[in-house]
Amino acid sequence: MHKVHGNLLGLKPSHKQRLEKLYQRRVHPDQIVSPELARTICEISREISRQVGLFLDRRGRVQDVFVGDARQITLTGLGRYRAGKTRLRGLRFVHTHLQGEPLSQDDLTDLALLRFDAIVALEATEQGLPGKVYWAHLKPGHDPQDPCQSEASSSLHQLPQDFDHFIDGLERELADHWEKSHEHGGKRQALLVGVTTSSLDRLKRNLDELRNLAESADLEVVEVVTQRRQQLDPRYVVGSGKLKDLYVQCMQQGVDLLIFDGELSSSQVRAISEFGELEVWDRTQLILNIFARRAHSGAGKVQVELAMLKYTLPRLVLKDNFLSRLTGGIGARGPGETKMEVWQRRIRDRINRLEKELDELSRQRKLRRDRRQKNDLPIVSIVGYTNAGKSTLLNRLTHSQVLAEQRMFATLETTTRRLRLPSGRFVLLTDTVGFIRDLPEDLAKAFRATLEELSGADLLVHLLDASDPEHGRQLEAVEQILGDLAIDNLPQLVVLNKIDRLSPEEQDELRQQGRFLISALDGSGLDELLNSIESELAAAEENAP
Ligand SMILES: Nc1nc2c(ncn2[C@@H]2O[C@H](COP(=O)(O)OP(=O)(O)OP(=O)(O)O)[C@@H](O)[C@H]2O)c(=O)[nH]1
Ligand SMILES: [Mg+2]
Repeated sequence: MHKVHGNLLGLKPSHKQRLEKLYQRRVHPDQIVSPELARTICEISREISRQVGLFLDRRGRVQDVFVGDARQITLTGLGRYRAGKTRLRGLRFVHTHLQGEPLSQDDLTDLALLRFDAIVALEATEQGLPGKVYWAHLKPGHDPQDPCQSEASSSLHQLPQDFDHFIDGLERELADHWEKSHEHGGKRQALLVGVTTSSLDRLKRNLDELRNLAESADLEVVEVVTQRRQQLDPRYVVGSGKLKDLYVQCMQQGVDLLIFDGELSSSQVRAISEFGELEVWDRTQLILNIFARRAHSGAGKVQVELAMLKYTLPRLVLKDNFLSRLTGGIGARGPGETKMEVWQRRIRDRINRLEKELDELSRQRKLRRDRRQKNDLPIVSIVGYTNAGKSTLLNRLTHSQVLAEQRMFATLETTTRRLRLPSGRFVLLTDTVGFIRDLPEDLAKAFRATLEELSGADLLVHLLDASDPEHGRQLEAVEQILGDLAIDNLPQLVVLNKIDRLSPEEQDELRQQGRFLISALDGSGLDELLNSIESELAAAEENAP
């Protein structure tokens, strides 16, 4: 026998029996609810003074029976009914209201959040008969304030008689609408969320960066939502009311990816994604995703996979489909075939193997470095925040063709080229992976093989994007990472790039602050830069023991 959901304490056995028997009922698919079934649930509901509710599927079969209290019903067990990305859930929720009250805001939110075909409230009159009827369905549109169409009628007989056709049509319309909002060059769409307990201004700037990151991951950002709270919600980060709104917004626009700024705990990711059916990433996950897309060979690939696995391991409590999404294609089998422990052991094994591989790579690099040092060419490394223009500068100075583009983390591997200084002396110029603030430690560690290269440098050219209003903060972030790598003692030349984007006044102001200004794009300031590199190197050599 199917179980009645809800708190059955205090109900007479006869009532329980009648509730259980509801599982055997059916209505004709073209009716939202049959008069007979409506009468039965109103009668029981009135006798026990509690709300009674049913899930009916498209074929008119009762799938679940719920009993609530006098004012509401808690819906559980929805995980069984997965809604497709662009479909309704194929269930309608019919329940009684004891006061003849219209659908509540909660009812409407459930409708949108859970993507029911429809939600129906039947007044159970004093006599235990069906009275007024309120019902609502989703409507295609973009207005998050008003996702539902509500109707009221004075009796059951006024309900539509061709409900199955109606739902078919509605579903097609919604799917059309969702598809239209997806016609953006086939890019996956995402909604970004930022929450702060302090400055909204700072948050907005962080979200600008998050948007850049999302775009670098080839996502289309449909909306950026911010919230300021006294305290972060330990479970959902945002409040549950806000989360409902976010879900409704995503549902309406056919978006299935929610990206939070900052780092979420594994339990937060789980709670938020299980709140409805969205995929949830945090900033780290997004960065990992960019890395994974961009790493094409050798060390880069190993590093990225290592970082992904390390990030995944503590999150392995997540549900199976999430798990397979994270680890799919990394030498793992399909979901459901293996137990959690097996997964964890496999991943640990793989991590060990990758770490060995990285050790080997880093040994080879060291050999190469040593050889170079025998060549006795000084090494000048370009470092800096991602997208500062490092690769563009290397290309310009050495007539190379390293990939440089308007996206974050275009470079994931080191490139070294010979560069002739004005005096005729040769140095090796290196381009490296860009830095970013708040890079999680495991991610940073994974790139140690690449970054180790830096410790052999004789001079660091620290490049900043002067046209980015955040370049001050970026400078600090880079300094911090250099400190973490214990190479902040190396001679350093701080250089502001992209000055072609600044007005002459802005340039003057920076010059007065003693900044070194260049444009890797139009070449201005590069002769001076080469001279400075030369004199810095000479000074460093003089100071060397
Ligand atoms: N206007 C202007 N744009 C520049 C300049 N230098 C670089 N860019 C642009 O900035 C973007 C990023 O340049 P990259 O050279 O890829 O930057 P990067 O520091 O190597 O970035 P990552 O490898 O992603 O860390 C590209 O679109 C460049 O064309 C400059 O001096 N002026
Ligand atoms: Mg680059």
